[in-house]
Amino acid sequence: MSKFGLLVMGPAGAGKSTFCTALIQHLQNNKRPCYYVNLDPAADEFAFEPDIDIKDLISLEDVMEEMSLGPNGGLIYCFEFLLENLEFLTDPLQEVTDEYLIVFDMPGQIELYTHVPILPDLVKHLMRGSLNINMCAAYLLESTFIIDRPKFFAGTLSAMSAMLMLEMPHVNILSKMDLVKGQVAKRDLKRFLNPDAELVEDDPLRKRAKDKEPGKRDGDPKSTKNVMAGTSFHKLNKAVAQLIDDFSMVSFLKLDAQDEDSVGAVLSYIDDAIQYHEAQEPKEPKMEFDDEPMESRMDG
Ligand SMILES: Nc1nc2c(ncn2[C@@H]2O[C@H](COP(=O)(O)OP(=O)(O)OP(=O)(O)O)[C@@H](O)[C@H]2O)c(=O)[nH]1
Ligand SMILES: [Mg+2]
Repeated sequence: MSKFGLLVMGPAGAGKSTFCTALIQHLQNNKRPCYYVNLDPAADEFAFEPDIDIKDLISLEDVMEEMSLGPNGGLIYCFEFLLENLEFLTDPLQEVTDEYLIVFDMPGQIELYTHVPILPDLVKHLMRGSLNINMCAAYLLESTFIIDRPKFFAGTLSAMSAMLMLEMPHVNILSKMDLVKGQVAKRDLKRFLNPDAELVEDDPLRKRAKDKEPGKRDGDPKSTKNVMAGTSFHKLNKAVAQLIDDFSMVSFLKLDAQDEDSVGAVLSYIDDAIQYHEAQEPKEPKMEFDDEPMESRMDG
């Protein structure tokens, strides 16, 4: 029997927990069971009560106080502790059946997704071994980043870094699309959905700055003024964008968590990636979820 899971990742405030909530609601509306796992040791408010909450094992607040660590160091400590006590996660997950989508809500500390090898270890345990979960990663990036093109490519680089590090089925998502509605032309948006390195060169903010002072070159990259204005980093930004373009790995789906059709469209990509429906098809007729051994919080 397979199990199916989704790891919801991305920088702080990208809309991960809001997406998890919208997804659980959507699954509930479509009579699909869901198992919600909170792995953010600092999160304390949930629209749906998690089935597993890392805070029952360890809380960031306690770690910071007892170990005299800051929020980032504390978070790493919490995950190292989780890896040493994996049965906290794996024992209850053993019981979850293949109709369920197991949704893992992750914290927003970016180092988790870029260079600390904790998540690859965790994912290995979930995907291999006795649990054998078919997992997909969803990396969220806030769509407002597209207003600041260097920032968009920096975010895209972190998404690519997570893809390379985790080596698992992966979708990238531009969240909060409602916030940029009407501000970006459809044709321009396409260039962000499949990131095009030329976006750095065509940046209207950069053009506007140049128009203010025609004929002026970028100047000394070491001058405080240029560092503060960001112009010092133009060549670096271009190189990063080109690197992403050359790898040709990252593309984005659009998400507006308030729009159920949008949530459903993203879910259909995830279902394809984990081959959820293939596992369900032979099983007819469907059992009543009320008879399931595992209680989902979706009944209220
Ligand atoms: N307009 C709009 N706001 C959103 C959307 N999704 C999330 N937000 C808002 O963005 C803020 C952060 O959302 P969260 O879901 O808590 O983000 P997160 O990634 O879980 O944040 P951390 O767990 O702290 O890293 C909240 O104020 C949300 O209401 C969206 O689709 N549209
Ligand atoms: Mg969150």
